[in-house]
Amino acid sequence: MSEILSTMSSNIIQGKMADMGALTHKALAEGLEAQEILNNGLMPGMNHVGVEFKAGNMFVPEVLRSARTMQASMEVLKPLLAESGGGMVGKVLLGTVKGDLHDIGKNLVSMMCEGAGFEVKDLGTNKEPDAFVAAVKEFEPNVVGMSALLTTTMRAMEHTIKALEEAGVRDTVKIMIGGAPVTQSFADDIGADGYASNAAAAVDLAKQFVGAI
Ligand code: B12
Repeated sequence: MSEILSTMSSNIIQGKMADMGALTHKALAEGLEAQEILNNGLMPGMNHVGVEFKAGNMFVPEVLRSARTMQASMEVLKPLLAESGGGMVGKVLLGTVKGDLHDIGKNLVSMMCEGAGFEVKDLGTNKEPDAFVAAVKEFEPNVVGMSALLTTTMRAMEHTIKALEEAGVRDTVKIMIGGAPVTQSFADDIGADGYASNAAAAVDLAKQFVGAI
C-alpha cells in the first residue's frame, strides 16, 4: 500500500478526520484513482474498525468517529466514483420505520455500508411504508434496511414489507432489519431476508446479499 493510502487507513482507525479531505485531494493529485483510494485506503481502515467493533475492542462513539472520517474522504470521491460508473458494490436503501425517531444505529449502519463501498440512500426516520415503496421504485436498491428501536414500531417493518409486496417490488430487493428489540426470529416471522445485530454484521449481510463475499 502506498504511504498516503496507509495514512488514510490509519486515520480512519484513529478517527482523525481533519486532514481527510486534503489527503484525498492529495492522493488524487498523485495520480491515484478514486477506486483505488476507496479499495486500498478507506476500506482496509473501515474493515479493521468493523472487526474491532465486533470483537468489543471499539465502541459506538469511536466507530462513529471513524465512519465520519471515512465520510470526509467519500465526499470527495463519490462524484468521481459515480462518474466512472464503477466502484459501488451495490445500493442500499435505509430508513427508520414509521413512528420511530431513533437513528443513531441506522446512521452507523449507513456509514459502515458506505465504508464498504455501497451507495447508500438514507430516508431518515419515521418513514411510512409508502416512502420505502417510492424510494425502492426510484433508487432501485439491491438491499433495503429497516431500523426500529421500539417494540411498538417493530410491526411497522412488517407493514412495510407488505406494502412492498403489494407494489410488486418485494422480489426486486433483499430486506434486512435491525435495532435493539429486533431478532432473527422476528425477521423470519415477518418475511425479511435477514437480521443483523450490529453495523459490522449488517455490512456482512448486505455484502452476502449482493454476492460480494
Ligand atoms: C438515544 C435514545 C433515544 C433518543 C434517540 C436519538 C436518536 N437520534 O436516535 C431519543 C431521546 C430521541 C429517544 C426517544 C425515545 N425513546 Co429512546 N432510547 C435511546 C437509547 C438510550 C439509545 C439508542 C441508541 O442509539 N443506541 C446505540 C445504537 C448504536 O444502537 P442500536 O440503535 O441498537 O443500533 C445498532 C443495532 O441495533 C443495529 N441496527 C440498528 N438499526 C439497524 C438497521 C439495520 C437494517 C440493521 C441490519 C441493523 C441495525 O446496528 C446498530 C449499530 O451497531 C435507547 C436505550 C438503549 N440502550 O438502547 C433508548 C430506547 C430505545 N428508547 C426507548 C423509549 C421508550 C423512547 C421514547 C418512547 C421515550 C419517551 N417516553 O419519549 C422515545 C420515542 C421516540 C420515538 N417516537 O422514536 C426505549 C424503548 C423501549 C422499548 N422496548 O420499546 C429504550 C430501549 C430505553 C428504555 N430502556 O426504556 N430515545
